[in-house]
Amino acid sequence: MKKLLLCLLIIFSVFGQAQGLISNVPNRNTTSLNGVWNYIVDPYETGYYSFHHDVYDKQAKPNNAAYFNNYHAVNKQELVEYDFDKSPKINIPGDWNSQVPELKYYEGNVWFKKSFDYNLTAKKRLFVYIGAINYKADVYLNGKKLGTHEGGFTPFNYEVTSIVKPKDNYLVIKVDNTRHKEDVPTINTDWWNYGGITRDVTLIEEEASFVEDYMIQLNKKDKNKIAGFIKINNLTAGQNQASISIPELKLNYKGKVSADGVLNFEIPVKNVSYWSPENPKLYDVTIDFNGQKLKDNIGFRTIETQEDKILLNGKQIFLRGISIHEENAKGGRANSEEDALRLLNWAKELGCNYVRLAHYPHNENIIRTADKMGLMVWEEIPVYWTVEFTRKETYDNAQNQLTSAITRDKNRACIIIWSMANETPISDARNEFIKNLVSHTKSLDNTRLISAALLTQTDSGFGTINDAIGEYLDIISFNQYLGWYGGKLEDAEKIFWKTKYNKPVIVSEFGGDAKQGFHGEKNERWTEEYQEYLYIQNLKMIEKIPHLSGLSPWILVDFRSPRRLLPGIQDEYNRKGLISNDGNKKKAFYIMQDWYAQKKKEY
Ligand code: GCB
Repeated sequence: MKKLLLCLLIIFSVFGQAQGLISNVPNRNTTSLNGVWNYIVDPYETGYYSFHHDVYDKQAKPNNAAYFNNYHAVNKQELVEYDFDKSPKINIPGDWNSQVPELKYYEGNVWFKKSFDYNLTAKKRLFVYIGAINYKADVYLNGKKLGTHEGGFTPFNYEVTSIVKPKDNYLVIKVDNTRHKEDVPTINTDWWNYGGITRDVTLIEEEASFVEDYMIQLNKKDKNKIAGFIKINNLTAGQNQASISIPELKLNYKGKVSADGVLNFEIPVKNVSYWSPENPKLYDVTIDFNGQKLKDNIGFRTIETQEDKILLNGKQIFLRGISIHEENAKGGRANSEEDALRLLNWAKELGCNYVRLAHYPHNENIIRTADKMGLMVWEEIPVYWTVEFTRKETYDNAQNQLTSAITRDKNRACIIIWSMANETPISDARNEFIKNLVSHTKSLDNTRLISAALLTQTDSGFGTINDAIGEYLDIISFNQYLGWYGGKLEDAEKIFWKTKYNKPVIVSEFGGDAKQGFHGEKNERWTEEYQEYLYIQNLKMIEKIPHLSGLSPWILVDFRSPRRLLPGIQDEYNRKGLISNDGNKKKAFYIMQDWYAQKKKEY
């Protein structure tokens, strides 16, 4: 038992989920800690280890040399070799690579500090909520360690009720974006390893017991019922009444939270205006717990497959999609609502009803914006290329990232697909890894579809989709790069695809690079004409793929990648965007736009 507890403690402290993740942060009583922070670049981790490499935060007494103590010399003799307040400043949220020219390629440790005052009313509780930090974060408030979190794209929170003071609090975070083989993602990716506090930092004030999380969605099998749960943090005896109201649906539900802090419910509903791209209807929902009201805007829809079809609210749909990285066109991590609108408006202009948010969970602003705009979403975790499939801790890390993404986003109608992985090499260990992720996803959310972007082969005129993991997926998705990494564009019409699965198929990627403004013959690589021709030919082939139910070409906008070095053309950008990083559309954009306009008429 002791051993088990110890194990659990280790897992929790490594992955920072010791405290339940609070959802629906935008609608809570919050104070933003965004803005200007001080930072210290610390490549040798001098603020973390003593000269003999003892970890300062494991020492019994505060050590003034430890940066998380934010110490200032009290007299002129004292030796103190750092000073946050004299150190440079940076905007949070924001990655360091795009804000500080000298840190463009930096991978390592940086410390951040924000000072603040906070008057916490008696009996209330306070939490620090961090939208995402890439990759590993050690978080301290007023010199006390709150925890360590791994995973660059998911939120986490810590309670600070007993630590916060009315004046001069200092929140110090050590961020390390060093890549490791055993991490998720692993050492090799095709995107920039933006380091830093890349999403909002927020203080959340709550009552002694409060609604930590809830799920309010249509019942998968019966669209005349709303089903889900409400989870109370620190349920106290005698306070167990919770209610849900949706005035527009005349829904008023009251229930009792059971001793484990959870209320499960199923409520009949009538006359629901179902969420869809044509009708992105979101209802005002209020959850009331002991007089505390938490509001949300929730859409209701069903998503299911029937043999090889995807049905939204019982009607067959075709996913007119595009893949998107979380990068703003200025070259840096996107986060704001403004960034989201820019990207999603382009997707709309292309004729999309769907976006694949690759290759990790994006920020909450883009998800909520997609929900309002009526764009269906594929959300993905960074199990990308090769992760260490045989390693238990790597699996736990991936599963933890998935749990956080689902916890944050499960009430957004726009999300229709959870994706487990991208282009992972087939092996028994990988199959087991993905299978476990699939069953974990189902245990948390059985209302959505599950997929993964697979690899395929094309041989002598045939493309085959026979990856055994397909058996566990609702949708068979695959990436293929005819005319870019292999195969001839002229042969496109002669290639036929076959699959053993009678399930919907999505082409989750295809494409090729073009430098916007570079023109030439259609057989000259890197020209807009080549990319245009590649789209024309690929679409002829894709059209004939059996069970085709959608696509998300690679990619909406050119994005930074340290793997793409061709001078004068790539210059550290993956140029497969239909739009350049400075916002200009390439010729292929219009090919895709026409194709989608046509597809829209067919469905
Ligand atoms: C892929 C990957 C994507 C890359 C893309 C490319 O298959 O899934 O992350 O950026 O190809 O451009 O090679």
